[in-house]
Amino acid sequence: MKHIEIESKWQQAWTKAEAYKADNNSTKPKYYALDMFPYPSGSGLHMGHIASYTPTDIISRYKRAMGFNVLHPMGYDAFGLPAEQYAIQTGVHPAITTEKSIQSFRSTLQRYGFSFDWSREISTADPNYYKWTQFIFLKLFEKGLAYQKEVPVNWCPALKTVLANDEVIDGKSERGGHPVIRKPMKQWMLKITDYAERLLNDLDKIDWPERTKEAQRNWIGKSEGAIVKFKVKNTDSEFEIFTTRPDTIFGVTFMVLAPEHPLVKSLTSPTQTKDVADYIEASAKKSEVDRKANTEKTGVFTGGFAVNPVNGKDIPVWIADYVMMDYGTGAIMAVPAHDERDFEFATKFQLPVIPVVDSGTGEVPFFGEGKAINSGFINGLAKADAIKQMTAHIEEKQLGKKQVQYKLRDWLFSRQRYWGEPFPVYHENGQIKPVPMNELPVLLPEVANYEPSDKGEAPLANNKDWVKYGNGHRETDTMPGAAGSSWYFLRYADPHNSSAPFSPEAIKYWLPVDLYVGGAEHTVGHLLYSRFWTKVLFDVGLISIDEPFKKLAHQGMILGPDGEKMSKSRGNVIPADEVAKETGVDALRCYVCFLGPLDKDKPWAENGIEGVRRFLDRLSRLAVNDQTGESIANDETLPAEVEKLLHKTIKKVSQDIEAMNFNTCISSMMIFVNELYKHECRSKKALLPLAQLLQPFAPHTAEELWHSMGGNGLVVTAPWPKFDPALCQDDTVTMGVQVNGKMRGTVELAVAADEATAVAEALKITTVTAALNGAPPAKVIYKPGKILNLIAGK
Ligand code: ANZ
Repeated sequence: MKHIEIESKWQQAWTKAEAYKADNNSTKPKYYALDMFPYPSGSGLHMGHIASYTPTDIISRYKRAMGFNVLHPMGYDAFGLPAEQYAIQTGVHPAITTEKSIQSFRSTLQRYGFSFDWSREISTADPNYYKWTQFIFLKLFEKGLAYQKEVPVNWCPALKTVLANDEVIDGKSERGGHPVIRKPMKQWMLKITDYAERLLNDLDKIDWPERTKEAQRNWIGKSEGAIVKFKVKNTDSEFEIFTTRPDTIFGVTFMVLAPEHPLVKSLTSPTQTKDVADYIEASAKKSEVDRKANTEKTGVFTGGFAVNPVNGKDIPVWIADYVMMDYGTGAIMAVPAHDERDFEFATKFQLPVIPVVDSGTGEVPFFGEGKAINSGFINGLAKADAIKQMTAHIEEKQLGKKQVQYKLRDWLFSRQRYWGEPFPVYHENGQIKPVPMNELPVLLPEVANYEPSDKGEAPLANNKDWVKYGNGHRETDTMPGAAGSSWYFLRYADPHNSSAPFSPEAIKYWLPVDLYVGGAEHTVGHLLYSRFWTKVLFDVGLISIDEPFKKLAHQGMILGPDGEKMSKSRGNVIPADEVAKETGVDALRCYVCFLGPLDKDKPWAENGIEGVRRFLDRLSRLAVNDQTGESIANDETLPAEVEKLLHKTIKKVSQDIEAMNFNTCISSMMIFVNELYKHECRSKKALLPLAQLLQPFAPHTAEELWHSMGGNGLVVTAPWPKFDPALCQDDTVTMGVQVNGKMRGTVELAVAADEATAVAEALKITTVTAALNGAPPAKVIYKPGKILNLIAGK
């Protein structure tokens, strides 16, 4: 039978048997395997999706066979820009475009035979879903974790819209090349910064790739240091700086304020007013990324001076855009002798450099560690002590205080777009009020135009009737894409609940997610936001866990045959759908595993999939005559060698699935099939368990085989085969030979070899006899299969 036919035949049988249905009322242990849900784009499923969904599918199938109640769901991250842009161009409502894409995604995913529980499918753009996204937003709002604030955004006057950082290139809009300015606009913010410390500490509780955890740590960016107050010369006013190096305060030769700093105006002397104003205007055009880039330093002198609190010296105050207004206090004390950026600045503007850390060689600038010099009462102290002493001094004299600072910023949570969740709030008498819970969901209104209103407000403002709410008006911004994806993993536990986002029991049973697989590009976006929302929901008592994803894995990319990222412009895209039609879904699934380790990028080899297809066919021909379709498997007793290899293969495939080494699972099965051919063995005693091992990888082929041999029920619901440990023992072992504890060679020994045999074998090695100076060992330490250590005589 052609693979396409067996695919649809078994898919129907599995659906009918509800083979993948997760049970909320089970006494079995649970296992929750989750894929990052896709954005249902018009271009359909691609190789990246297959590479990501296959591993979790294998694990889900294996866990089911191991007796777990498995939750393996799928859904759609359905709000987003492409559908909205299509709507702007064509007038087609994004809901229609999105629904069409969802249907196409669903049918493709079903055709791949993934073992999803389709009864739990969700879409973030479904009002039954976003009702609860709005509900969770109101929880954040009640807790004071959602607020509105004027923040600088990338505003494009020509496009009348706010742009994300990556939509701005060299100060111009990516689309159309129009000038973009930084402009303060009122935006919704979520106070993720309140959770910085917990988000940092709890990384230690979870089994994630180390590089992902490290990226989150860096993103959160905890710095310990001090706030120090500097007086403005000849005035009563003062300003604060944040430093991680209070020990270098004697080396301060200038101060720098961010151009947006509120004190700039009053500090600026009349002669400097024009230069300062010009500079502020120029830097307002720069993006944050440009300001942080390591380009030539710019700045201007304000004409004002501050007073160093430890030695009373006058210090000129400058403004420069390498100092950010939103970090620390937006002002710094500059120590050019020991800070790279300050040194570049001092060099450019010919400002003095005073070394206060001894480099030992007189090297300036010096960024290493050394004892304090030119620093009064802390002279001679090493860095850690110097910081401690200086901080104590600052606190004692009330010049400032110890301070912990995070790089993490609050989450900019509003978009002036159409295709997103409306905020369930309204404005009345200058106050923001929540829409009552019983009015949720606040449905997205119909609008005549998906672009911003004439006044540059969000598109929802185009529907005047909708905007009017009592004596006030509704919020017209919408939530960002990451709103719906920050809690969807909770909804799968109880997807049809209409009175709550989920029941506490369902969460208690299913969560946390045991295995989450998705792209590494979500390291600090989605994965951090999800952790944040989970903690908030834990704090308000809605859920019983405070970390959502116990174990995380990132799939590598499948590259084009040329070893480059697949892209249309390079012409190296391997169309997953065509390959699946041609060689079968099972071959594609196995091939994706066979390419290499899950987390590595690996190139597609043109003819490689043929090899896997041949393996599946060769395996099938052991049980079925491919001309007649008749079963040719028998019930013969297995030859001893085949039996041993069968048990070893079961053990190895089980271990390798657990370790997510799927490529070696396939090769073990290939080796076993070769062994069967060698012995011309067609016994069901080997072929039935082999079909069970194959099931997670090539479920259709496995089901067909199983059925042809009269296997009991469906192979996809059959329990995992067991191995006999005794039969997995190797007959021989390779052992290292040590002389006086030092490795000198290896010997191949029978597992049960006695000491005399072991020593005799060892003495055949010249490096061993040489190390013993040709004499017999004075003493032998031998543990069969573990250690062989020969001790030389004195
Ligand atoms: C004096 C000093 C001397 C500094 C020295 C460093 C080295 P992290 O580790 O990133 O927290 N800084 C403080 N606020 C800033 C802002 N808003 N924009 C730009 N730079 C800012 O770095 C903290 C250091 O970055 C602070 O310590 C300050 O420079 C600078 F040898 O103060 B330091």
